[in-house]
Amino acid sequence: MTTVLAVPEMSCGHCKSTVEGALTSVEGVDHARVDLDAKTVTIDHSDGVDGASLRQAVIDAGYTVTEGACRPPGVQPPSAIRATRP
Ligand SMILES: [Cu+2]
Repeated sequence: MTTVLAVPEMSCGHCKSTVEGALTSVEGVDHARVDLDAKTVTIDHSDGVDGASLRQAVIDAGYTVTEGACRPPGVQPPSAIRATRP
């Protein structure tokens, strides 16, 4: 299944590799792909992975998760996320 988390603090390649690395180290996660423009990370993982543990991995890496939901790939993040950006 796929989970998309909004992580608005990501701003550069370092953030991208940090967040992707944190998520792929969670057991059951196959891939994590950061989209720096959308400020989201899309995680492909097995059904047994809890969304809360994905959020926690991002938080442990030093970032804030503002929104998270399981949804199909290609769906745009909620507009509320963009509204929180400066
Ligand atoms: Cu950065």
